[in-house]
Amino acid sequence: MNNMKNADLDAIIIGAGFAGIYALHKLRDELGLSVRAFDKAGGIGGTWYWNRYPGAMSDSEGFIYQYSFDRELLREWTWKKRYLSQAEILGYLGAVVEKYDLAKDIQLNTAVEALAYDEDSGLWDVTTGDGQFLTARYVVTALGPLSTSHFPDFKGRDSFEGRMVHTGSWPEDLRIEGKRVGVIGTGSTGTQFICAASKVTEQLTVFQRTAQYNVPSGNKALDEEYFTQLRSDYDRIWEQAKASRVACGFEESGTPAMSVSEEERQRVFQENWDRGNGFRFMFGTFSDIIFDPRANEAAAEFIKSKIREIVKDPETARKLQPTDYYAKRPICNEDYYESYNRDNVTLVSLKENPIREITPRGVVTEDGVEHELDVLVFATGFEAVEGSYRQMDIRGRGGVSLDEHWGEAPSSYLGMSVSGFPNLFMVYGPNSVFSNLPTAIETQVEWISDTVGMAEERGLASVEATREAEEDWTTLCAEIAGRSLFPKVKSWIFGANIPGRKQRVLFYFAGLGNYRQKLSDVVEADYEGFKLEGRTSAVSV
Ligand code: FAD
Ligand code: NA7
Repeated sequence: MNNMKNADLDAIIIGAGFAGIYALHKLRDELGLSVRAFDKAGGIGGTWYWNRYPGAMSDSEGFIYQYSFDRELLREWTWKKRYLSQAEILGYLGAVVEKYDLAKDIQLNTAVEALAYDEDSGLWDVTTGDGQFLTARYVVTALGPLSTSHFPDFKGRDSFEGRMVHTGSWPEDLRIEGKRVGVIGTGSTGTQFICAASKVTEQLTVFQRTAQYNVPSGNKALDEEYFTQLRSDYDRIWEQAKASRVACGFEESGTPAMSVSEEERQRVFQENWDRGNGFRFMFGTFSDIIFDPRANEAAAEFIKSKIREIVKDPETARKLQPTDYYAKRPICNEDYYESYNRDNVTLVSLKENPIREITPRGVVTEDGVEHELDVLVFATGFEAVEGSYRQMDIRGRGGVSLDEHWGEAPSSYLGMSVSGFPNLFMVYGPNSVFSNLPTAIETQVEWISDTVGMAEERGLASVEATREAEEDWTTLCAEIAGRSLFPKVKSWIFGANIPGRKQRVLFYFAGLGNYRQKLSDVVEADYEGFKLEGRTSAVSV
């Protein structure tokens, strides 16, 4: 129990991407709280503000990569192709901000550096990079799962005299047309960049460490008829997505790969290859691609056969064929493998020929070749999920920092709450559901808003996960992940892309439908796993 004093604000929100924008609307407009959102970026949009590299787009389909809560916006909003470009998503989020008049409560260019819970006042002390100090009763961290760039420190990195950029903070003035460009990294971002850059650069050198499985995206222009059909189908779409595993807007397969004949397996793979989309190929073909090594091998072999078919130079085709399980976040692109048939594109396999150093003129590989470049692009990914938390100084009860509390590997209850950090709600914190993000974000923001609403109604001082609930949830997420092939490959979804970091579990892999069920069970059981503390004196701001 505590004696709460007046706070400057009822709630602060950190981040103005999909999560922060919706949280601001819910807490301010629906609960009637006084709220301010902060973002260190110069504009709203989060991921889509920062990632402006050529080729940046969502690879969740456009109709599912948006909020579902505003039926009017769903009816009005249109876009050009099956997948949304970075500019379209930024425009969409801008329209949401405008529609709900949110900008006046979003403070941009302002990093929140420290959060400290004051047990006497029951308030969060908030310190920003520009020297503001304020207090709030609730904190919603909408920091983004992919908002802290991983920028490997190669020998000589900073000596490069051309333009060196990370895709996660692409400068608006940078043009690559007609230039000699190098790109390190061939994940989702790197491959999107390669598809776009191969068409406009004089020379594109791709530095690939680990080959990944790419399937076609099936991107294509949409017409009026598509939107007419879509508008009449939204109720079904959202109902299906919210009950599904990955919420990508297609029916996930219930058929194990080995339960059908070889001929049928090839037919299904081919059909989904032709339809396009990475999540569809992994979850819409067969039910056990990420569980059964034989199913996984069959899918992997199908994709490898396509690489051999598409890529003309056999040596390049060999280097492009992955050797791991098909178990990273799935990737799709238009014409990825075809890019390597262009005369201006060269592939360097870093497994066979590592980077020795970066020089003022370019990249020198172990074979002694200096790859001369005007622009060097790091598509080297992010310190996923926990990265933006670890950068802040967040202190809960007893002055314990979140960094200390987490130790080597982060934990949470339901991906949203941590014991010892009362009234702090994370959107997409560690062990949130692995799925199409806007739909998962909406689920969490709505749950957080309902929970804050409940706390207000009951006049509670705080809502906080119990340590036991946090431990149980973290253990459950590890068990679920362990049943799949996902942890068998090194990737950002297990934090294994950061040198020196142990593999850790960062997601709940049992799907959005199960996750939503769990959230409503928790509420049904009167917030099972949470400590609800009463107030000793009433507070208002
Ligand atoms: P973000 O959009 O990352 O916003 C977080 C904001 O918090 C940022 O603007 C950041 O500046 C701010 N912030 C962080 N720390 C602080 C601080 N201390 N102080 C102030 N501000 C702070 N997901 C999909 O589901 N499908 C896709 O197809 C897809 N494509 C993607 C493509 C790319 C290139 C990338 C990078 C990500 C993609 N994602 C995709 C994931 C994407 O991050 C989410 O879909 C979604 O945009 C996340 O929204 P968010 O609001 O949670 O976080
Ligand atoms: P990813 O998927 O983490 O990919 C990063 C790429 O960069 C990957 O190919 C890495 O190779 C490579 N990388 C990272 N560090 C190095 C070093 N030191 N040397 C050489 N190559 C390196 O990040 P993305 O941005 O592509 O995608 C992240 C998510 O954002 C994505 O799933 C979407 O949701 C959007 P590696 O495989 O580690 O050998």
